[in-house]
Amino acid sequence: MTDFPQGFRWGVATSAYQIEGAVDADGRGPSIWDAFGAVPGAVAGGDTGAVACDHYHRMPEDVALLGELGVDAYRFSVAWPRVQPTGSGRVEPRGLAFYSRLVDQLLERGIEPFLTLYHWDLPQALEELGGWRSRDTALRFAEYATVVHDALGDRVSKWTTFNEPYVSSIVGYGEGRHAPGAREGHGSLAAAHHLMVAHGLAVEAMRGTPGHQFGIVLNQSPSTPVTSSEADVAAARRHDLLLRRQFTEPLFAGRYPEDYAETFAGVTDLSFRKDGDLALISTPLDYVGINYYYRQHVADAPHRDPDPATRTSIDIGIDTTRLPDVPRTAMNWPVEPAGLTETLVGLKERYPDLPPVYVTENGCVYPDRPGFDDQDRIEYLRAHLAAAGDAVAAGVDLRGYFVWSFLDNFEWAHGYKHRFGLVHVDYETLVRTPRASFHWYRDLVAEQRAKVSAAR
Ligand code: GBH
Repeated sequence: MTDFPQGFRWGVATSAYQIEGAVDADGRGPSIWDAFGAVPGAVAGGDTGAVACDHYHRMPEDVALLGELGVDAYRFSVAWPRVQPTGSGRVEPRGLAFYSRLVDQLLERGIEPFLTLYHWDLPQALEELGGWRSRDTALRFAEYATVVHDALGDRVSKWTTFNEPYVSSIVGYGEGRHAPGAREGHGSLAAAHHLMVAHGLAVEAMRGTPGHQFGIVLNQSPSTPVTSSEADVAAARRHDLLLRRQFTEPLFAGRYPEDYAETFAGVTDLSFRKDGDLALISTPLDYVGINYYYRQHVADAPHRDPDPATRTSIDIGIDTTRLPDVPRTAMNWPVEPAGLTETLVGLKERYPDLPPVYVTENGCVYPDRPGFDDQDRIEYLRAHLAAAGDAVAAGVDLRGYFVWSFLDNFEWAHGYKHRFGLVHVDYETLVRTPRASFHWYRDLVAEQRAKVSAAR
């Protein structure tokens, strides 16, 4: 394997709603995922995050496992409804205290906290005021960010505003597959814009402490046309706009994508854009996190709704179901590690001012084998690490890699069916059992660390 640079952070990732459970504990308010989980048919098997891994009560045991794993860093998210049960105003000290204990226990073991402020769990009270469709939610987010930063900024230096604003906005308000389950055009594009405004406002509000670093995490993967026909190439470009460029152009180039107005003509009047937004959104960052799972294959297709006025934002005249003949994971995601190299190198080429990069999520699901001997997961991770190494060799400033996920957890609309963990969780007994991949990753991290110290 390629050598990773000195100071490279090896980590694992989770998110609050996917592992914590304890949705009524210590004054936590409801989130949009609690509400969405109560809608019949919204989540497979009727699963909810009510208990999940019960991490809220088992945190010390989980941090001890992280210690055994020997990672340098742990990426987790803070649940806004634990800190501000109604999304604004009153702060719940017991919610903040939980994250304060988590941070202390990580630091005791020499594990660096990478904190994400928002991994999809909006306080339900804010959704009732319009949620991310409303610009006001961005102001509320900046207030919440300040509260968390004031409480933990003495010990946490890596601050991520959002995890995958594409999913929060387009999957939540456009496709309706995630909370809050809306299927809108303008509303979902407004949500995407307001998430970026919220990002800029929050970074500006938190900035000022020496040594603190601020970033955002984006899902990124190549949008590859299924043929070289003009129509398929144009379809892949629309897909790339929807998933990536509507975020990366404002964030890293301070401009709106040139094909945005045309692609969404009649869907939105762009009234959510205000003077000064671009300057705010493009506030300089210290890092960007990339979540990579699989390459997207895109073909041209007719719009499902011929009328732009009633069309959702995901209805951009594409078909993403024509997959190549390559191995798939249990979620049917094609395994194409080269797509990770292409993503990292491509971003760097497109945005000369791109900040340093972390791979903040990468992982997969396969059916469990006897003895939790998940050789297929090990192979997936090994191949993707090699692909990340290729990007380093090509000059990408990659600073770290986080496996998704540390524990099996609530996989959103799929419920508990799909297991991403290095650690198996028995949802009846809540017993944690490290899989073979846990031991493999522990050895890899130890080996990499030994290499770096030997080279010094
Ligand atoms: C991440 O989302 C999440 O951050 C994490 O919480 C989750 O558990 C993990 O991945 C595993 O799913 O097929 O056109 O919708 C990744 C979500 C899934 C978003 C794939 C982009 C591809 C585009 N991504 N999706 S499309």
